[in-house]
Parts: sequence; structure tokens; C-alpha cells
Amino acid sequence: MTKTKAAGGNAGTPAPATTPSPTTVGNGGEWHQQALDNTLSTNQGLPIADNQNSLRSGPRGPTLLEDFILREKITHFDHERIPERIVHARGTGVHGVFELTKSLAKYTRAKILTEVGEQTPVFTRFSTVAGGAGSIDTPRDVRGFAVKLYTKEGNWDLVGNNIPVFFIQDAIKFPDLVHAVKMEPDRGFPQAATAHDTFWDFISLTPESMHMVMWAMSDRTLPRSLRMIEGFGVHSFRLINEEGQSAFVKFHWRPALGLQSTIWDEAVKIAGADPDFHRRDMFEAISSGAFPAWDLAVQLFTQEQADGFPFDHLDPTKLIPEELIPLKVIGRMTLNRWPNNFFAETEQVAFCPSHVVPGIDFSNDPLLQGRLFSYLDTQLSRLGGPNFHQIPVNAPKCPFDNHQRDGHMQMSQPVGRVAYEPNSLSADSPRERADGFHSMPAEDGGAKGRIRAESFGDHYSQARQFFISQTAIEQAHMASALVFELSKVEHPHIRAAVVGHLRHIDKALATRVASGLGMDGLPDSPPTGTPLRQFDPSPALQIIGKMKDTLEGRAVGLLVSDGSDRAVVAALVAAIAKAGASHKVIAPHVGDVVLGDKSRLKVDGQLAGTPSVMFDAVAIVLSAAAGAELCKEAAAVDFVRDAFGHLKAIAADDGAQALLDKAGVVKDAGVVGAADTRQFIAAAKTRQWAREESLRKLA
Ligand code: HDE
Repeated sequence: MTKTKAAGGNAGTPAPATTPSPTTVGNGGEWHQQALDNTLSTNQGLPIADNQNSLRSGPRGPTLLEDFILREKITHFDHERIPERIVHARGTGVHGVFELTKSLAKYTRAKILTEVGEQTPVFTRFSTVAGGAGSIDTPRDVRGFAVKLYTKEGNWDLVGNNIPVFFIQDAIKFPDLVHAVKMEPDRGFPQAATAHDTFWDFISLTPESMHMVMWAMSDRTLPRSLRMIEGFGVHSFRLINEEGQSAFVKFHWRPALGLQSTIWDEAVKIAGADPDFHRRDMFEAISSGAFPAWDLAVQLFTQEQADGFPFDHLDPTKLIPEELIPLKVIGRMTLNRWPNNFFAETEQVAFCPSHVVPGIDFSNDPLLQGRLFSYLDTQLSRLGGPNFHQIPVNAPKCPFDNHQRDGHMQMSQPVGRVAYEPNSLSADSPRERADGFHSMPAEDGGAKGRIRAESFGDHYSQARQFFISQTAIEQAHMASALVFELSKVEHPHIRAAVVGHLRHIDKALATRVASGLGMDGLPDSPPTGTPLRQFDPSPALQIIGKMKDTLEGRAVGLLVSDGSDRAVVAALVAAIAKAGASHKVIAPHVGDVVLGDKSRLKVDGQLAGTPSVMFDAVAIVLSAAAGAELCKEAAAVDFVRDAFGHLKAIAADDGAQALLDKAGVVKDAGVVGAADTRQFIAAAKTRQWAREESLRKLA
């Protein structure tokens, strides 16, 4: 038998010259010891001499079953994926801290809401709802906004969305809703989209969804950044104080950067340019120290106040307008640390609305009641068993102890012979505490039955209120979104049924959508069931009304080429930084550009791969020769045309004028000289809404 020299081994992968990373990794996951000398080993600690070749009989012979190193490695790999979340599979998680600024001691005994100045660690996961884990970041979709607060009294999970109402009133409808919105099961598409028959079929037969549909068709579902969305706990919860008195509460997260959304055509193009747009945006913000923050605000109200509301606050398709119960800001969450490992933390984090602390309790909202069951159940199958609370990202940061034992993936080693309570054998084993969690002793009698409360019967009045609260621009975007979505629906009777519902919300909206869909007249409406109310507009429901007059946290694309004027570029860069925004230099090639004064400027993105959809505003500084040359480059023309079409501010110098002309840019308040940095920054803070009418036919 010929002897063959083993090729590869560690010799094939020279160790990097850098110093070894710390001996432990992870946040609380310190069990993973990394060998000090960087030795690669099996999971049993056996040093591995060759990680390049499996064990085989002869150089060209069969691989041997004996190769336990190969089998361990491949087996682990085969099991690397766990079932993705049935909803909210695509997510981005970040660590941070919550600090209470105002005590709610009058209303609750929860320390997290009474100890002003206390810094509580948090883990927040943002998500889309419908798409799979690998789907794009920018579909038209609701965003999940789930916060795990590791309080001194146990974990409190506030598992919300960026929309304050929900599609359905009863948990029993959730599997139907989700089956309708997910890709159609016979064909496996569309992914991460509501624009298809099954979704709108379900919606058209579920009038209670109309309020949330209005929100979903607004630009709320096209956020510019996860740092610029609101969060809502949706349901009413209860707060219980030391005396055992209860008040109702709704929780709101308000972004410090204000609300910002994209527009539809832009969102579609971002999906192609950067499917990870939101995750990357968050990663870059955290990496650069621009930590996003949200105020936590509450709406507090009593049972008596609730009895006087012209809607039922236990109905999750209703919100409480701020004009009725104002928001009180009580604290701030700042996200400041990217996870060490995506899978270990963002994927394995397990949120459950049932995770509350003493002083916080549930209301009878039937959707919330169903959620109290569902989330624990889903973690059992997703994370493989009942010990998911031991995974570092899920483990409380306060002591916890009980007599639960064993199970899959048990990581702790309880000692002693006593695993029950009461007992007389172990004085120091865990026991009840009188001041532990108590449920509110509410009297909830009534005949047993599958009953929908009559007070849940008005499905249109708040939907209407939402619509009439929007600016004309936002209303036009909603009408266009409805036309787009329904145009993808193949069954005419479904389109007609949806437009029939819209008639109850706003006749003009129904007419616009019907005409956009080429309908002859308006289809019939279903009966409303209950008389509708005329609520006043609530401007707090707008996006435009909640934008902040700032460019902070946003990004400007700076298109340059060899020969660009250095002074103009430098002034723009300084002005952008002063406004709290970031910039990226884009040029026809990567590497450096050589500016007019022969200085060099590093390029961040090549033109074809860095379209203007990735920025909030653009500045174009070109020599006349480069400007003429770029007129022949489709990516350059698209860069400008899209920036203009997406209503962005454009700063351009004389050299860029030919390109602007080629792209069909018409001078308006948002098109300014590149040297006029003040005017540019002022224009960049907002979109040029007035431009839209001249560019696109909105429904
Ligand atoms: Fe969820 N939801 N949901 N949901 N939900 C899940 O739990 C469910 C609802 C929300 O980043 C699942 O761990 C039911 C409302 C967020 O990990 C699942 C009902 C709101 C997340 C589940 C609802 C939400 C989830 C899937 C109706 C806003 C992602 C994986 C009764 C207030 C959390 C998981 C994360 C995730 C069930 C309705 C928000 C299956 C049964 C209303 C942000 O358990």
C-alpha cells in the first residue's frame, strides 16, 4: 500500500496574525470556552489535526464511516437551522437600556415603572410579519416591535407592532389571517406581500380588519428606518398599585428621530438594491455610535373613563385617540449594542406577552388572551423544549428558582434531593412570597358562549377617522396603495367586496380606488351592522405631522467623479455632518477619485451598486467633462431621476446640470446649487411633496 502524505491540515489555513479574541464570548453565554492557543477541537475537546480532508481509504477511495470528526461536524451543520417563526420570521435585534424618568407609583408597584433613574437592560427585536427569515426588509408590511426588559422582578416582554390596532378581534381568527397573508400554499408565492387574492379575500370577508387595513395601506408600512418607527403595545393592559387598585394602560414607543417613511416606488427599488436595508441601517447606526432612542409613553385611564368611550377599548381593532387620553412620557429606551451572534440572540430570543412583572396585568382583550397561550407554545416547538428560558438572551438577569426540572437541553444542574414544595427537608429551597405576582381579582362573570360583544360591532368609524386625519398626500398614497394591491387580485368579486367596504369609510376614497381599478361605478356595500359615528380628525395619526424638522440619523449620497470641485465637496460634507446626518461618496468606480485640486477622496460606493434610493437626499458635484460623460451612463441618469421622482432634495453644481437635464429634473424648491449648503440641508429635511403631483398619477 502506498503511503500518501496528508495534504492540508492547519498548514493550509495559517492562523491570522491578530491576537486571539477573548477567551469567552457572548453575553451571559460564557460557557463557550475558546482555547487560549486557538486550537481547533471537536465538541468533546479533541484537538483536530486536519480540518481540510475527511478520512478516506486511499487518496481516491471511499470516505470511511469511522470519520467521527466529519460526522460530528456535518451532523451539527445539518441541524443548524431551527424552525423559523411562523410570523415575524425576518427580524433585527439590538441590546440597549431603558431608563425610567417619571414614576408611575400611583398606578403600579412594578419597580420598572416606579424606580426613576434605574437602568434596565433590554433586548429589542424589530421584524416584518409575513415574509420568511431571508425575505426583504422593505415589503409593504406591519413591523413587529418586541422589547424584552430584564427587570429586577423578572423579564417583562412588551411585544408590540408599529401600528396600534390589529386586523382581528379574536385569537381564533389568527391562523386564518396568517394563512391568508402568507404565500399561497399551492404555488409558494408571493413572498412577503399582501398583494394577492387570499389576503384580500380574507380581508373582504372580515370587516373588523378595515381599520388596520387603512394603516397598512398608509406609508407606515414603508418605514425609512427601524429607528424611525413607533411602537404600540396595542392591547389595554392593567397596572396594579400597592393598594391593589387597578388602572388601564396602553403603551407607546415614540422614536426620538421622529417618523420617516419611504414612498412605494422607492421601497420597491430598495428591495433590489439592498434587501437588508433596515438591518444594515441599524447595524451602521449602532456601529457608528448613533444610538437610536424611543420615549416610552403611556395612556392611563380608569374603568369609568373606559365606560364613556365611544368604542370598546378591549377591542384590539380600536385605538384611543391622543385627543381623548393624552400620552404621558415616562422613560426612554436607547439601543446601543449589536448582538455578538445573530442566531444565539436575534433568532433564539423568545418573547411572550405573558411575561409580566408584579404590578402589570392583562385586560380581557380576547386577542391578548389568545396571545397569552400562543407564544409560550410556539417557543416549545421553535426552540425545542421547555428550557428555552436558559438560553442567555432569554434568561432573566435577576435570580430565578423553582422546582421545575429536567427536559430537553437542560443546562442547569440543580442540587439536592428536594424538587417539590411544600417540603420540610430543605429550608433554603424556593417558596412562595406573599408580595409575588397577584392577578387582579376582577369579576368577570357571564354566560359561557362563543360570543362577540356588541360593543365590538363598529368596524368603520375609526377606519374613517384614520383616513380623514391624513394629509392629502398621505390620502393619495393610501388610495394608490389600495389600487396597486387590488390590481394584483385576480378575482373581480374580491376587488368589488373591498371597495364596497371602502364606501363606509370614505366615499371619495372608494370612488378613487374603483376608478383606479377600472370599475364601472361603485359596488354595493355590506350592511354596517351598527350605526357609524363621525369622529373628528386626529392629526396625531399622521406620519407627516410626526416628522421632525431634522436630518439627524439620515443619509446623503454624494455623487462625484474625477475632477469634482474639492471645496464644494468639503463644504457639503461639513454641512451634512453638522446636520447630524451621514454621507456616502459615490463615483463611477470604487477606490479613490482625484478631485479638481488633485487631492484624493475615498469612494464608498460604485454608482451602479449604490442607487439614490439608499439616501434621503443627494448632492452631485461634477466637472463639466464628467457631467457630459455621465449623461451616457444609465446608472447616473437613474440616480438623478429617482432622487427627483422620490421627492428628494438635490444639490447640484454647474457640471451636473447636463445630467439633471437628461434626467428630466425640473427646478423647484428642492433643487438647489451645490454651494448653497444651507438651503440644501433645509430642503433635505423633508420630502418635496409639492413635486409629486407633476410626476406621478396618484389614484
Ligand atoms: Fe404575534 N406571534 N400573535 N402579534 N407577534 C408571534 O411568536 C400571535 C399579535 C408580535 O420578535 C409568534 O415567537 C397570535 C399582535 C411580534 O420574536 C406567535 C396572535 C401583535 C412578534 C404569535 C398574535 C403581535 C410576534 C411567532 C393573535 C402586536 C415577533 C413567533 C391572537 C401587539 C416577536 C413567536 C419576536 C410573534 C402569535 C397577534 C406582535 C406564533 C396567536 C396583536 C412583534 O406565537
